[in-house]
Amino acid sequence: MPDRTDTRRTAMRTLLAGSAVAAMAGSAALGVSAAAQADPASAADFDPFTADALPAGGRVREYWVQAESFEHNAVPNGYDAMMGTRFTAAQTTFWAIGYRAYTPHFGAPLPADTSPNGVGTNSGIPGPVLRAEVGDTLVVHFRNNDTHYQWPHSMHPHGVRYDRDNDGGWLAEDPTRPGTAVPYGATHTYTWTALPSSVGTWPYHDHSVPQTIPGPQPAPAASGAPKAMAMGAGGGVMEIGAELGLFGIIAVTDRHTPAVDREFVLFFHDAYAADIPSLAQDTDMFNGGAFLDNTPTFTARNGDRVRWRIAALGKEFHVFHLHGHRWRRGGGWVDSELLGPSTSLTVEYTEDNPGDWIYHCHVTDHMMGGMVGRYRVSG
Ligand SMILES: [Cu+2]
Repeated sequence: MPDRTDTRRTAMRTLLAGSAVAAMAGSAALGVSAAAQADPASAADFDPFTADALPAGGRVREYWVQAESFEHNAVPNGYDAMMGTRFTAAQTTFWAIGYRAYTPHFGAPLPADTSPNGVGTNSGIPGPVLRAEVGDTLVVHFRNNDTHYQWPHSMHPHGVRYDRDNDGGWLAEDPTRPGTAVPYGATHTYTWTALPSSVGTWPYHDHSVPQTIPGPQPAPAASGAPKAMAMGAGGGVMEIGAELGLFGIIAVTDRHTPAVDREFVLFFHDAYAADIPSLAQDTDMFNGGAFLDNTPTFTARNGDRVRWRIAALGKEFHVFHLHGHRWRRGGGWVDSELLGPSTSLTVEYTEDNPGDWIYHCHVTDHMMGGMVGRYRVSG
């Protein structure tokens, strides 16, 4: 009987080789650990040059996703319960943009489903969880309904496989490539595939033309004063759409992905007063909210198998820390993990510590800017 590490390597190798029968035999012999999935390179005989191809027999997963603009208050209760600071709604409200998933042909918004295989809150920030199994093809029909800014937008995925015309990333040198600047009112369909290398948690986000939100008008300047640069002509804020809320998570699973009782989606993101003039201060958010009871309150029961799918975007580095818990990573255990722009985490453990806990970014500036939330475990 091979030891656990050897069987894990065998399962990974046969999976990468695309041998369904061998992979099933491997998976039957063990429960593949989350750490192995998150860090396949930890296997000593992992071959980075093994070809990664789309396995046969996958399904087409069709999504209808719309970008929508809406007024959004990041601190609806007006209170930072950690520091005791109070805010007015005007200080913490801005015109946000979010992705929302719809029934086919943009019939009606999908209802919230925060179960382990659900679409999430579908409230706009973050966008819907786009799910695929290895072998599946994601067909994402994107419609731009940004009624407020009326800017072009896009969807750029991480983790999945795509060609250049399904990349969604705008470049000034090639501004007409399909899907990189979908105009207000227009629709574009992206096709992405889930390969064995796609297993895990990934972000997707707007990656379209840089833009600037006009601030208060400056005092009249003497003629000859420099003018603001035109949009898309060397000016603007990169990924301003994502700063305003256009992002979400792609979750790719395979037959080795353990079933869980709870799955939490958590996005680390920041909005800057310099970019968004209506904000009174820089705001560090989880899923569009800042400070306790404005950020998500997640709940679990003692004994639950729990998975967090976590990602970050923007220009800050963060540390995910969960009080009262530890989880496996790379052969050891951690209770804090580093995230940077576009990196992600899949955190898994069996719940064994009932109580009222907090999770937060351990960068103290970000805690003070709002990155703290509650996690309640019942006995
Ligand atoms: Cu942080």
